[in-house]
Amino acid sequence: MTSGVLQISLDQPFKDQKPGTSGLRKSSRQFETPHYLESFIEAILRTVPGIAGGTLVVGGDGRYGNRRAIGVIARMAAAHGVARILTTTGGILSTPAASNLIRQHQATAGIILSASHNPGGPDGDFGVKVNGANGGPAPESLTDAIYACSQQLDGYRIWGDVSLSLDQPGQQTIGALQVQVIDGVDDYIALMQKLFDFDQISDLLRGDYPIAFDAMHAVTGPYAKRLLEGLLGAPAGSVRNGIPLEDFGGGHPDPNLTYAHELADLLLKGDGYRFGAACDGDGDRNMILGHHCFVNPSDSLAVLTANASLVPGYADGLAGVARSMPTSAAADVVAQQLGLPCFETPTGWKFFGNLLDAGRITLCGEESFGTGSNHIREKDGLWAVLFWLNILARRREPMSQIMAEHWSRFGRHYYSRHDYEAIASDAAHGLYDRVKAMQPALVGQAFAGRTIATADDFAYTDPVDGSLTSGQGLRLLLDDGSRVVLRLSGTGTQGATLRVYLESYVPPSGNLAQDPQLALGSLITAIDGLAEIKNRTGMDRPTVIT
Ligand code: G16
Repeated sequence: MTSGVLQISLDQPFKDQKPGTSGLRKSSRQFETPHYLESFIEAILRTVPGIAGGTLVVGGDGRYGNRRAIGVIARMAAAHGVARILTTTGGILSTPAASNLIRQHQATAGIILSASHNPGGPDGDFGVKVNGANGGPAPESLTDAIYACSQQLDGYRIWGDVSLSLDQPGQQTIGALQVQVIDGVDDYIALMQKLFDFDQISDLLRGDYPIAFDAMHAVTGPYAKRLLEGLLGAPAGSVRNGIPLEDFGGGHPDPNLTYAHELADLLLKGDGYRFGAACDGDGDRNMILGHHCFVNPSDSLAVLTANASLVPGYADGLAGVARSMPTSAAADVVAQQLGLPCFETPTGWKFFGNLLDAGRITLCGEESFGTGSNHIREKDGLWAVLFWLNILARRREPMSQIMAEHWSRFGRHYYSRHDYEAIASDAAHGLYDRVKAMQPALVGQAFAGRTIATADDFAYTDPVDGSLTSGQGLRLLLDDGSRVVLRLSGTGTQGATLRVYLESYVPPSGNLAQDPQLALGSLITAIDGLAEIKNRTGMDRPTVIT
């Protein structure tokens, strides 16, 4: 054994280290349990191929626990023969920037420290995500193997106590391990400059075009300040809550109409701003707003697809587009009209990975405020902001007009997601299992004035590697193309979260200007009756309506 390496024994393995939709996500307190973080890292280092002698990219969204975890990972990497760790000043690294670094530096893998949009701080959540050499979330085969390893651990290896300085760029060593601290923003900005027309966006923002970007005291602050206020010339103060804080200032860094309501009020009720946007804890999600206009994430993917030829990085055409199953079919209609292949995948960015790697899609997105492209292998919040700004700079029309024109060309998918958060796990699973059991008998039955044409649990066969993923959400597909989907969230940490996805299509000739909650009213009532949502959750209304 190399000198300096300690072998720590565990009485028994932790039994609750099963990664969810995006990595292991637990309370910060749980991660502070002695040996908890270390044993999951041990499972990663034992399982990821090519670790010994390889390069690891490590960083996180700056939440409480970030710096400690980077120190632990470096010491454990030294004990496992990793050749190089690439990390960033302050350990601040957004998920999309991490994906880019992995690809740029041909790293073996990345370990990203984030619980994404979940609150942070000692009483909040922490998380560990593993990304592969393509820069994307580890496929299920790898996360399953890491989990299996974690369930059999009897100990771990770690280098004795050494302190790592993350305060400025530079090089340090732990045994034979090189730890390189770099600026986490530079490479990401260079990538954005290749994709977007900075002169055109700058021309827009230096004119009378006030914007508000809310970094929610999370990771995108330093990126947004340099991009929007620095390079693109938006006035100082355009970036709000731009300093990353360990507890996100006590906020919930989830960019939706509930948790980013201050920004939403500025845009939807006030008259001071033309464009607004927010990103989540680790910078991969985005919310886009115009003056008195909220862009539903499903619509956002459709508009980006329809307008991609206006943006330099995509002007040569798109290979195809993909969306997750619960995302509305707005992008499908655009793809069909443009003659592009379109794919429907399960929830989770990792399912886009094979399609992107195989060159079968260029753009992809999810209803959960995630949009991205083949430039990296994660969704990318600031990329979506720049894509929109590039479109706005070219078209010079108000956002509401762009949306109205889009719907009058492609029709409108009225869409909403209702979230019932932190409900008792038994109640959530009871409700879900009951509907699943009812499904076979539902076909042909009346529902919200329509007929149920298909009732199933979504399963997906990956068109690239043929792997099958089942149990991805209960669908009720109606005879007029409307649908309702039920899913249990894979990212919450308190009880269970039930998500109800509602969608109804109106062609260009129909009423395109309704309030979505009204347009979907009969579906909302019908699913509550069928699934007994209010009764079984004990909640009168959803926690979050998008
Ligand atoms: C993660 C995944 C997303 C996925 C989302 C689903 O988001 O990265 O691809 O859409 O989970 O969340 P849920 O299971 O709660 O519906 P993030 O931003 O948390 O990494």
